[in-house]
Amino acid sequence: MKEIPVFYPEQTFFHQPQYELHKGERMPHLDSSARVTQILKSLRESGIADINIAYFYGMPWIEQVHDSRYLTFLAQASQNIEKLVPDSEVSPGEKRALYPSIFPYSQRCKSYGGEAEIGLFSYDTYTPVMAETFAAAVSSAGCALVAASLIIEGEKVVYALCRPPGHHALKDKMGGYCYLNNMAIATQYLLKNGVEKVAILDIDVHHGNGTQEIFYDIPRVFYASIHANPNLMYPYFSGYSEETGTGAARGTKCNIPLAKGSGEEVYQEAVEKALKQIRDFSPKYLLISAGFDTHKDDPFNFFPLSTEYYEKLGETIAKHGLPVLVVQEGGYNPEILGYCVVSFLHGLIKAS
Ligand code: SP5
Ligand code: ZN
Repeated sequence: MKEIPVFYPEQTFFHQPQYELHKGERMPHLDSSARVTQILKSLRESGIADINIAYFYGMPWIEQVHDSRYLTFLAQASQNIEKLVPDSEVSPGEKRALYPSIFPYSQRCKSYGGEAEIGLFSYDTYTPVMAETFAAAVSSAGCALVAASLIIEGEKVVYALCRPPGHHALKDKMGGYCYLNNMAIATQYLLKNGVEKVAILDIDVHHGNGTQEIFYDIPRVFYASIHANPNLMYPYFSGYSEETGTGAARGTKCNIPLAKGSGEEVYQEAVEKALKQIRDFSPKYLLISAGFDTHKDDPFNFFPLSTEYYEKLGETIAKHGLPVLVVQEGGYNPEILGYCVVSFLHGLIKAS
């Protein structure tokens, strides 16, 4: 059997945020590099993957999606972290990390300094900038780009093990552990390489607000997402069913929020509903923002999906017969994450 091409970012292991700020408290950061270690371990054991390190440096493609001022900020904040976070602000045993404390209420000037600057480019307190952040984020985007290039070359299933994740990143703001929107960057790459239309199906438990926002008025990109009711779950401000796109893109965005505790039957129904709309759109490729934080043992604890269910999900997706690019998003229980990925990939190749 042919192995699935898999790529992971060269710089991912250097990115190690230590804590997130939640309601004024420090909580252990969930996006640990153990996630990647465990996924690679399960993939190696499974024998279904051809694992490669992605070395691609895709800055021109990243610039197609993200604002240059935001990119300059990220690069310089990582580079100048010693000045931005002086010794007096670093506790013993901690690494230098920059978090926002104030968000813009007025923007009448060209530029802002001090505490304001990171606030301009952030929308939450879960997404710190550290010395290695920019390089890791660029590397993660490069991973999605390499995978996308193989899809263009005719591969049927490719898996980009991106970390840091991307679907919460806006064109000019980080958030939700995301800095650069890997999926949006891969999508732009496809659109600029002669692909007329693509569809993104986002199966992370959180709404992919960044991806939706970037393509909200672009009719060539269908974005469908199945996620936790945003009344109860991050990112709170989007993911409602009335969000369907704007202007010429009206009807190309599809949000299916589900109630807490929704099980595999309800979830499967939502998947079929999303896929039906995607079929009617007739895209050339199907791109999956794959989060496994929908699992019953994930710390987000919202849906009770089993490891085995991801195989059925993969099979359901593959039945559509389109080439599938899988981009890793969330999933925060390293103990099971690798099995979830393998189960999902099994499903994808079973039907193809
Ligand atoms: C890519 C992705 O899945 N990002 C998720 C970002 C969610 N951030 C919200 C953090 C809320 C505080 N931590 C709660 C721990 C769960 N029990
Ligand atoms: Zn998530």
